[in-house]
Amino acid sequence: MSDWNIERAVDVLLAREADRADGGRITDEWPDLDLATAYQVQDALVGRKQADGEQVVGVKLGLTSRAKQQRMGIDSPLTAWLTDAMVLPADVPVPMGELIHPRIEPEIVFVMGERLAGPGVTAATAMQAVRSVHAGFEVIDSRYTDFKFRLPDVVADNASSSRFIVSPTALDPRGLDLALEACLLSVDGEVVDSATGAAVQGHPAEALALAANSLAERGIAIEPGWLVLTGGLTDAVFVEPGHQITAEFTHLGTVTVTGA
Ligand code: OOG
Ligand code: MG
Repeated sequence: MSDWNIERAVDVLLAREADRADGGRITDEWPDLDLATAYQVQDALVGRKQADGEQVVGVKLGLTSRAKQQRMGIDSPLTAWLTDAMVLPADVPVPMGELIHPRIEPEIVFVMGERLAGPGVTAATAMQAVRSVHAGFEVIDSRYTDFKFRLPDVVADNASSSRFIVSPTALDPRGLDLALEACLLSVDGEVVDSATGAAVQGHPAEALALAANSLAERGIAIEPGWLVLTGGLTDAVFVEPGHQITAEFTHLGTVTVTGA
């Protein structure tokens, strides 16, 4: 019999975040933690943040690109919550002192104009609900040592969510081919990786449809005004103090952050 339950998992994950202390996988001690229960942990964890005054501002997808799936050793995409406390304004350094071992990844971000509820959402219908598309970065900071986790662990940990940056440059996605939108990722001026929007599920709108359809299984719709992070286009890079990390997109513009 495992002495783990949803509340204990939430307590452990929130304490690790607050104490900036990573730790072992929950599934090592709670092997029966299944995906449905892991999402209940994720929802309860965000519920605790909401009780502390945080507001949900959208959702993210994780593990939508082959680069991310190969690095993390998990080939199923997942969803997680974004809150206002995770927003890092463009030009503000990544607050290394508040984080455990932050990594950063370039992402294509949608701002929703209309409600989008699955099941049966296609890339075309998903795109109709989008108000604007933006360049972004996600800062991930797993509460597990060395980012080592199984799928239920990372789902419970709100998919390593920590901070995110959305470029204020808003474009109408209907004028763009987002599968061909290219991104160059640089550290201190040197290109370290590159991808196009096709990296995430063939097209970022496919990733958006996937989010709507997966959330629908839990009775959740994507609401107007919400942000949707469609998933890291490339593998993530570690943020180091003083380093400058830049994602340069063909049309969406350039986002730059430094580690403080
Ligand atoms: C899990 C979160 C993955 C993405 O964009 O693929 C993610 C992790 O890599 O720690 O946010
Ligand atoms: Mg991400």
